[in-house]
Amino acid sequence: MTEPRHDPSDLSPLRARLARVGALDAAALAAERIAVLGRKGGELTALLRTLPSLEADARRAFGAAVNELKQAFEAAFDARAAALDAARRAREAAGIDLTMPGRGRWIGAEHPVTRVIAEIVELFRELGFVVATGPEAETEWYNFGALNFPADHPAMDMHDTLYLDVPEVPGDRGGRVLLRTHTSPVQIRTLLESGPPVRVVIPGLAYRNDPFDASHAPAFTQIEGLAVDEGISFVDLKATLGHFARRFFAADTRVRFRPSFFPFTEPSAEMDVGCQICGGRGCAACKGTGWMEILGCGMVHPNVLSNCGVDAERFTGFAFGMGPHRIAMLRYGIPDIRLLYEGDMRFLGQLGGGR
Ligand code: 2NM
Repeated sequence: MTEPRHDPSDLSPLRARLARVGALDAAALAAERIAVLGRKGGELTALLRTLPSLEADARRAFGAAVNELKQAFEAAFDARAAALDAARRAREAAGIDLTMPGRGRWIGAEHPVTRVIAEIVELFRELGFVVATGPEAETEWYNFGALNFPADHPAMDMHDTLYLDVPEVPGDRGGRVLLRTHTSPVQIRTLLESGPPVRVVIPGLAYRNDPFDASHAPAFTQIEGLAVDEGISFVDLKATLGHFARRFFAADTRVRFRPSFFPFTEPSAEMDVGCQICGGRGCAACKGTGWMEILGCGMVHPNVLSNCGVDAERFTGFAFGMGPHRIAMLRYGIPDIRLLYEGDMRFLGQLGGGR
């Protein structure tokens, strides 16, 4: 049992404990309240009990100091208890924050390239074309030879074409095995299997040994079309593709055909449409020309027809090819093809998926 202190300066250890009340947690606070103010064994309670035995002067001075300290402790314990309570309420409320916005619902969107392909296919279906598909791994003959590429054509270089590491396919229609560089081998297969009259559109993937940059991708979509019948002329080509441009873009879309070259068509052309961004006045998107190139086309080369067993004296045809990735970029003003491969909904969501 320690001797009761009667000198106010002896209260300094208790004053130091008072100063630490603001740092106690809830359990320590409850324990400290009992240790200081408890009826039995409380340190301040014990001091108060000594007061009646003191002389009048000492009792007045020491009694005032001890009572002041008791009130200070009570206030500090109450304040700390209130602060801990408020903090607990704030934490609980943070768990169920009624001011938080609700979670957005995840709504997918049709990819712009998927949409462009579906629209193009539908427009040609309305004209009597049917959809055809074929393998992505092809032989040199279907991808190049049948299409009138000369044996030393630079497209056949490993530099441009992705060859698969498998044995060559023997026979007239064999050769090295590659990832098709265009969907044209499907036209070859269609002519071989069905013969004219033929009207087909072929949407699909094609592959080139190109590095990914703003305008090239090693895997890209193509839509090609082929019409072979008696009496088909360049007029049919121009009318069909002009109709397509006015349906796909706008009814007043202007088109122009520029001479070009492909091994599989003669004559060959490229079709431009009036720039979709500036309306033809000239802008960055059309490099100031007012025109955008959207497809290649031409009259099917007689060698291609005869390679497929079609009588080139009796039948003629036109063919065309376009890139839905490229067309989606022109239509939506997308500056970099890689945006169409990244699946980033912050970008894709802006284009709107509904049709
Ligand atoms: C193009 C441009 C011009 C084309 C030709 C053929 C086939 F098989 F009939 F000979 N299919 N696709 C063709 C013609 C493709 O793409 C730019």
